[in-house]
Amino acid sequence: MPVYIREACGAFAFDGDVVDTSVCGNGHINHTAIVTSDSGKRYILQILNTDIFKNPVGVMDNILAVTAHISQKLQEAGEDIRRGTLTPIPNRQNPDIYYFWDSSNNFWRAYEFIEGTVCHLVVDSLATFEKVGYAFGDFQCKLADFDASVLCESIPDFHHTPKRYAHFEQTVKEDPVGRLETVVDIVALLADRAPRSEAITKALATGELPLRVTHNDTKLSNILLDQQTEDCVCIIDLDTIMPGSVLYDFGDAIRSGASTAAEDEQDLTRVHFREDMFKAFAKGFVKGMGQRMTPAEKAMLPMGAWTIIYEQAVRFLDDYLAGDTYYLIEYDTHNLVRAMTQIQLLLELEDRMPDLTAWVETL
Ligand code: ADP
Ligand code: GN1
Ligand code: MG
Repeated sequence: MPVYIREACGAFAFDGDVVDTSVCGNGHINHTAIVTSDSGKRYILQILNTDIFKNPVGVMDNILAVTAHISQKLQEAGEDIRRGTLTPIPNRQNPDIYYFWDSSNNFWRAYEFIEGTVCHLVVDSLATFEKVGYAFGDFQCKLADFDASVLCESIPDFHHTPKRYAHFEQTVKEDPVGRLETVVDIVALLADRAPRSEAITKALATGELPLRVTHNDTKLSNILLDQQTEDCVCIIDLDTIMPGSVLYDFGDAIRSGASTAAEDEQDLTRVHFREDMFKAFAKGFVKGMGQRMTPAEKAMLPMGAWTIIYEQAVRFLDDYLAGDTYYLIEYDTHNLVRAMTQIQLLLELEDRMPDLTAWVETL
């Protein structure tokens, strides 16, 4: 965390002065700290990655609009708005804005810290994962009447899998840091599957699948669970809320939560696709979305999982070949390790696709 954190601590309308800061790190994109004020209140203070989010003010406008909408729904249901959604903190000097540029041009924002919660990288309990499914399905419902035209596209073509693949192909062609030689087999494996990865974008283009306001980054560590009950408290990491397909949200949650191991497990014998977890999540998700889910969306749920796992393998391998310019890494082959876990999941899911495709129709 840069030294400018001191500057940032003074820039937000926290309740009191900051007396402690500690790094909180499991995201791959932003730099996150937990700060404590002398009133005892804690906050999340983050540097938004402006190499990735080119319009950070637009991202904050999206978040303010979405959290206001969700707050309204929570209020109508008599629920706690300070726990059920993120609460952005205004700038101390200018309370109309919810960010701060430091003197080194870092873009900061802050939220109230939601106490008494945990987030997991791996989850073992079917019951918990079904609840997570319900929460993400319900999130879709809450946003179903949100006016998408007010949103900026925070990362254009974020889940346009064919475009992700085209970018990857270009990196393979250029091989900028000379890493291609060691990964030719997996490049070929991904190339073989590229035509299949066009299913969702094609169905969106024909109108077979509806465009909705989706979260787009529904990995397990982006939902806070109650420490005691494991009930879902709050969906976080709202930077990528944009128009998209519900299959993206379903797929990313399956990618991260229906695995026996963390995304960066080095021992591939420990990485397996969990069909029981897929089913638990799908049950919750379909229930959470209720009547809003269309038959085409339901039929394509397994394809959503397949596509996002495939896309993530492409994205991690692309970044490995590009020299690790996008995701935060802890060691040289971190992105390669991540790509391999995704490929392992993909292959195991492929074996189960016919059965799962038949099974979702029973929901
Ligand atoms: P990134 O985009 O880098 O993934 P996130 O916004 O997901 O950043 O935040 C990173 C981590 O910080 C989360 O996984 C979670 O552990 C913690 N976190 C974020 N916001 C809150 C919050 N409001 N309350 C408690 N913990 C939070
Ligand atoms: C990033 O921000 P974080 O760590 O929750 C990425 C997701 C990937 C994920 C893989 C803006 O999510 O798209 O699926 O890493 N976010 C962005 O772990 O690219
Ligand atoms: Mg995150």
